[in-house]
Amino acid sequence: MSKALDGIRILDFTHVQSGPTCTQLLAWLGADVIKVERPGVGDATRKQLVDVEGVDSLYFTMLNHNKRSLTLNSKHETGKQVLERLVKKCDVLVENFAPGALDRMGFGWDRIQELNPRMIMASVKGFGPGPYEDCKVYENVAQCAGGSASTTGFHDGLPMVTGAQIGDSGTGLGLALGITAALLQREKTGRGQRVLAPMQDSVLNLCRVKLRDQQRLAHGPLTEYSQHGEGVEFGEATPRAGNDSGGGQPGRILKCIGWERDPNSYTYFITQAAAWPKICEVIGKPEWKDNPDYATPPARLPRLNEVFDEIEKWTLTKTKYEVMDICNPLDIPVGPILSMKELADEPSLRETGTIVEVDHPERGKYLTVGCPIKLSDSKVEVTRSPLLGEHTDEILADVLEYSADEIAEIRESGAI
Ligand code: CAO
Repeated sequence: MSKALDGIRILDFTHVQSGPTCTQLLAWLGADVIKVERPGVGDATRKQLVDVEGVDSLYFTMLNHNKRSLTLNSKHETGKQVLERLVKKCDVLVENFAPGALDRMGFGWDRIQELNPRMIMASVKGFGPGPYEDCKVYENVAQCAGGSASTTGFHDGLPMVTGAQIGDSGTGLGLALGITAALLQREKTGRGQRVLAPMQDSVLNLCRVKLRDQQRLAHGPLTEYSQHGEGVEFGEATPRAGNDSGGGQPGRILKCIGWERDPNSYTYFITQAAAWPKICEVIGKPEWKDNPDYATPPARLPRLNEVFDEIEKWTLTKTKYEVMDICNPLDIPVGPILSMKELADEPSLRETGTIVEVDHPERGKYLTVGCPIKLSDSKVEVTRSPLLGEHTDEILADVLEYSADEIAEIRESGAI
């Protein structure tokens, strides 16, 4: 079966998480991704968070599936010549170096265009143009600078970062979309273009509901936030809303059987307006259906703590799975708090390829995430990440068409 991005070759100059997320997605969609790494060193994550001594870390393997690895010193004279040839043979260059690093290497946008006017050059940076454009940025910096941390956590607690890597993996996803759009546009124009995905912008984009609330604040308190019912004044900025639902349907995390022993025995419970009569029946409060203090969403807003306390009395008599089994047929939206262990063991996620077991020659079998986007005509097969420089000779010969003697010379020079 063919793949969506068959025939597209990516020069993958990415490292750590944000850029590799993007190129891994492109590889899953069928692109030939050539990861360029420094000889003898490679992507720093190969040797970070090591769980098994001497083998590539899970951090690296889980971000670099379906790629080929070429070692190349891009600051070495011969290395630069090889890189020039690579630029001419590839469709897209993806990078997430610190600002200015590519220019210092001699491969800024002008040079890339000179070498290959069809080349799409895609970058992740911490910030877009502006006062912070020269900063180096990691995940949590982006979460803080993009508005996520100031709006996550409880209103009387510290700002919080989230476990979902919205700065890195979130930005990588967006960059992949930009690249595929640029590839489509190139079909019509014949020209490449620059694609930039700043991490701050990506995080802020994912936090748009909080920017919405910032503007709603000008017109009065945010009545669906718990703090309103608790009589706590709002300040000038969108506050942290704990586990309040982000939308117009109030929701909370509630305890289930076993919460004292199991940190994940909780359910998310949404009091969707349309389901209210059924919720009243299920929790044993049928009188709330017609009581004007509880019957409508606006009437319930100042009483949400009482409402959820009452619902929790019911969820405390059930496991999180029982809550799901009872509420789902009644169209009451609930969600069990699933641990990583439970997700790793979930058979349906294995069947859809969302969680995949991969075999690695050095580390053996391990679990990883598969492609979260499913295409009916472009099936994804997750293959293991490459060893450092595993495909150097193969790429020099097949893609760059160097002869065996030339490859030996390049090796001799110390560039690969
Ligand atoms: N051959 C020769 N040199 C190479 C090379 C190769 N194959 N690959 C990389 N290098 C060089 C770079 O040219 C750079 O050299 P100079 O500083 O002399 O220009 C150097 O290696 C280090 O690159 P870097 O500055 O990007 O790496 P860092 O570890 O210092 O910083 C990071 C890492 C992530 C903070 C920075 O790259 C960054 O801010 N990137 C953009 C934002 C981003 O993607 N952040 C997410 C990372 S995941 O949390």
